[in-house]
Amino acid sequence: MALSKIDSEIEQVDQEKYLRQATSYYQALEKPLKYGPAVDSLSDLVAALHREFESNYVNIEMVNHLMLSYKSNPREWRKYAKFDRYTYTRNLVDAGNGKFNLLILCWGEGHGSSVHDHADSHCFMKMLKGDLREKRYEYPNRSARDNGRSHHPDGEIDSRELVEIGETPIAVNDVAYINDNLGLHRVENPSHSDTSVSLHLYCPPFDTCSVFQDNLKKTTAKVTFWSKYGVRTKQNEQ
Ligand code: CSS
Ligand code: FE2
Repeated sequence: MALSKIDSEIEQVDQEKYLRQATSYYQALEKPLKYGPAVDSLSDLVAALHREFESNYVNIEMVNHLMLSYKSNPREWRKYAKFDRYTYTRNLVDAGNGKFNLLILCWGEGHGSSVHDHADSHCFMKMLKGDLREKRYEYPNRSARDNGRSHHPDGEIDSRELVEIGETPIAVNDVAYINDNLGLHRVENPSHSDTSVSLHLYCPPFDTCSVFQDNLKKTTAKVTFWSKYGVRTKQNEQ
């Protein structure tokens, strides 16, 4: 029997909720899967991702495998790598048929993000050049039931400050993974002499996320593109 539109929407929401809970403990793969498809170039990666996202159910281990299998080649991504003097930039590489966004982020010396969430999306981050440092924090005021990791016995997080839960260096070709169930993060280029470049996959795509201050004040931030497909965006197309 065919599902009505509303049923299939409910099913989709349930699946997404299930997926987020199932990934509460997900650790990014450290090595590509032995029998996974090979990825030999950035265009191979984009093509393989399109195939992977043809169905409505994302296999995050396969996405992780593909991101990990691509070995950074600056000749392939240089045209997307556009820097700003003052902040890190977000450069769109592929809009994934509406299912995912693939971006190249360019971090000048010492540039960093605010503490942010990922709007209920999956976030994969692969290093292409230099290093980044990721600091993770508990997602404020999420109950243990939702994220399965609060250390408070009643499940409520009563702290009025961000609670740091880890710090990880990310080196060239490594892949890190986060979603809101795993927490918030702040990402920064720890170097004051070298730039960093990273490749990010967000699924589903989002255009706003929440940013958090130390006192847990939460605001909505619009995420913008510094360039799209290698072309600098105008103010009204970001
Ligand atoms: N989520 C941040 C970068 S760190 S994953 C962004 O998209 O701007
Ligand atoms: Fe992020």
